[in-house]
Amino acid sequence: MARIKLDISRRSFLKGGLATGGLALMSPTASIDSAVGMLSADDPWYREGDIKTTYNVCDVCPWRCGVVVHTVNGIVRKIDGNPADPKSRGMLCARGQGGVSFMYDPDRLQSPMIRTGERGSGQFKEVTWEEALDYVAAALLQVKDKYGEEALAVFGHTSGDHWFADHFAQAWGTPNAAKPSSSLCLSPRDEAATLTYGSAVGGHEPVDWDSIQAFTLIGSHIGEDARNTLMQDFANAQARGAKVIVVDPRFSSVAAKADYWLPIKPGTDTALMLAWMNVLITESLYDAAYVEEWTEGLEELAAHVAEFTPDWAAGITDLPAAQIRETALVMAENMPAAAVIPGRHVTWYGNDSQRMRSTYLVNALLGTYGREGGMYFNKSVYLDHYPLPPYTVTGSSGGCSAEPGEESAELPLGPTGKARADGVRESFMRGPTAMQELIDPMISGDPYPIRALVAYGVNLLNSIPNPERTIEALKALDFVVAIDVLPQEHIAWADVVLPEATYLERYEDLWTVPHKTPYIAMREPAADPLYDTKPGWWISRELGMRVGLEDFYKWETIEEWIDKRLVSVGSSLDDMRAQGGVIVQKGKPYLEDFDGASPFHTASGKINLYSEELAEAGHDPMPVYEPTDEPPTGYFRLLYGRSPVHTFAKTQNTPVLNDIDPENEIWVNVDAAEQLGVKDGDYVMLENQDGARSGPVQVKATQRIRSDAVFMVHGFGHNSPGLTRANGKGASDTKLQTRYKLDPISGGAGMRVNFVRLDKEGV
Ligand code: MGD
Ligand code: MGD
Ligand code: SF4
Repeated sequence: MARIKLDISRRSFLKGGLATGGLALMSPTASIDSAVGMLSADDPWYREGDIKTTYNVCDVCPWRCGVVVHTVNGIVRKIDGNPADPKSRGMLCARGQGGVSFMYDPDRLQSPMIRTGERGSGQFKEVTWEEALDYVAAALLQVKDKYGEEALAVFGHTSGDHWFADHFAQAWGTPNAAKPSSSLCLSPRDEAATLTYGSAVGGHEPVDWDSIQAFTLIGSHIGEDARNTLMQDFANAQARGAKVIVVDPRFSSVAAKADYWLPIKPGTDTALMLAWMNVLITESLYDAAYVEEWTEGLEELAAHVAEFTPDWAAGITDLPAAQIRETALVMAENMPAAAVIPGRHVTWYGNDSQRMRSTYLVNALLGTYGREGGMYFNKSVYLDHYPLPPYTVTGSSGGCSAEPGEESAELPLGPTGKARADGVRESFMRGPTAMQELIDPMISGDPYPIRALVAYGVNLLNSIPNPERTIEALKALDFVVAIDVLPQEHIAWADVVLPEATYLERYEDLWTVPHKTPYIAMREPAADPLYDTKPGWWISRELGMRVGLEDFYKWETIEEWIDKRLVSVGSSLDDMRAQGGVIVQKGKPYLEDFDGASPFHTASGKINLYSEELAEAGHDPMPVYEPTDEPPTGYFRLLYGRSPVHTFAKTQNTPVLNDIDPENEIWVNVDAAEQLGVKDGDYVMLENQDGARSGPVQVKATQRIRSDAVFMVHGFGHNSPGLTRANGKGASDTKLQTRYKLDPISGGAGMRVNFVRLDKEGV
């Protein structure tokens, strides 16, 4: 019987790393030791043999920079940014560099496993792929026979998720496929954009960084949010003299570089933006010609915002009225090369689609969309899909990144005519399935039972709020299969674990990125898969073949799939390699590229300042400020964000990244800390409004945060013994998020509605 905790200590792992030589003949573990040892020493690996260069797309975060990978004697040694790639432009962030360490993490899942102990015990036996896949197929077919196709939920994230949450789920016939990157991240942003100007923001936010003159960041904490391209763009724009306005309750890294820092009271951003609209309209500062030609509803908007003066907003936001007006003027002076940047993680307070709509309305008044220096139009890539029979279920599970393939806005219905089980579709018209809303039907069977779960590359107990409820669901399900690379917490709750090869060890479908210059990027393996791991496309196909979906898997190899798609652009895998791993196409970024036709895909072809669609569905047609609950006495609002060297909850165990940032801190205003008798560097426990408690976490007492909120980096506080470096370090924000507030328009889960108190007891 194997336990998921692997018997390789960090000590022996590093010690083994000093041994070199004979690499090609070594066992996988020995090669890992050697590779990491070499990375930490000054050994000239590049003189050891011929360097093999392969093209890949970084998978350490969903931004997906194009990379060039260098391999010597079968060992991956170095990753560089691909200079031909429009996202990386030859550079990488620290996490991207950490990819080698992620691959050679000795804590990785190594072999298919079937559960032997109780769910949650982490007791498994290692089995062959044949055994594991036969077992999964039989269990899924049993659930289908008993309850129907829709009784299977498929959750997916990371770059191979489309093989499961899109392709497998739609071929199988379940509408209950979901991605955390949608309802726990950006669904309000895209829903609001579609309602306002007719298309989603898209994976690559279309900000015309090359010539922008003034920009506002609402929360978006560039620098801690360490997306490579964004950091380059920000630095270049600032060096050019662009004005920077940062709205954040916390003096974030980017606030430190801003011309204006607006330390707003959390949850009041809509009031600020209504006041900006008031200033732009009442002082006639908006782009009148643009608004006349490209928008509808100015009269209604002017009447709506007339009472929302800077003085009114000052009382709500805690910001000086003069500063509110002054920042509106800065944007107006620079329009149309000015924009409020759409953030990315926008599921905050449960009214997030309306907040996002208010940012788009400010932009519309500034004449931003389709103008140089504002927001350009992302163009989709021209590339054929692989020819497949029609799916029985259509629709999207949503995505945070530029996913391969396109998403459908059709209402997804199961073959038995059953709608999605998340209830969100009934509350509005579009929007991908809300992952957090599929947990209840797993427990209650209402509106109908969900009995099985395929979890591909999704961190069930670290990404979905209220993990206790998720555990209840995992206990209640008939069958759970987890496809992952690491022994994350949810792995212990699976019946079958299928270990995937990492992105450096596998081919992937082509990456098609809507962009100013749309482009296609490729992924090919830089080394053979370690241990007994397999690529996701292979796992999806093997499962599909076993459950009667042969028609959807008529291809034998992924190379065949890729080559077939590339025919439509006159290329091939070999040709793409020869071209440097990227094919760049021509975009249509500005209004003048449309020859007078409207680029806005709304019914009227204009930007909806007033939304008929929302009014008809019973929602406010124009954004209204809604107060969010105040922290109870003695509690702080819990805010969270990113560390520049970690991604979500998946890299805390990665050796080189763990070395740099091993645990998170809780930021507390220094005066509030003093009142509580807590000092910088003390350890405290956190307890939320429902009694959920964190592990010990170190206090960062600082002037850099308001006194009504505390802040921590997401992703720490692991409690899986298999994650030998991350286990027990820091605190988990997810555990303290026992509540969320549903955005009625998009189904997004606002998670900043939890409050914590600091407790010195029990540390
Ligand atoms: P947010 O949650 O909007 O995330 O990154 P962002 O989109 O930047 O930003 C957190 C900031 O919002 C914090 O500075 C916080 O103080 C502030 N904030 C909290 N409440 C409020 C409020 O009420 N009003 C205002 N104005 N500000 C508030 C997320 C993004 O990061 C995403 S979605 C992904 S997919 C990537 N993930 C990622 C990662 O995991 N690691 C690193 N290093 N970078 C990443 N980049 C991306
Ligand atoms: P990760 O922690 O990155 O987050 O949600 P997730 O994508 O679930 O988990 C990725 C999972 O994929 C891990 O289990 C990892 O081990 C596994 N994995 C990594 N590489 C591979 C691979 O190549 N193949 C396979 N099969 N598995 C792999 C992110 C989501 O979380 C997002 S997008 C946002 S913006 C939200 N952020 C957020 C937050 O800031 N705070 C809280 N509390 N919750 C959040 N939830 C959301
Ligand atoms: Fe990789 Fe960093 Fe790019 Fe994310 S931003 S894809 S981690 S290099």
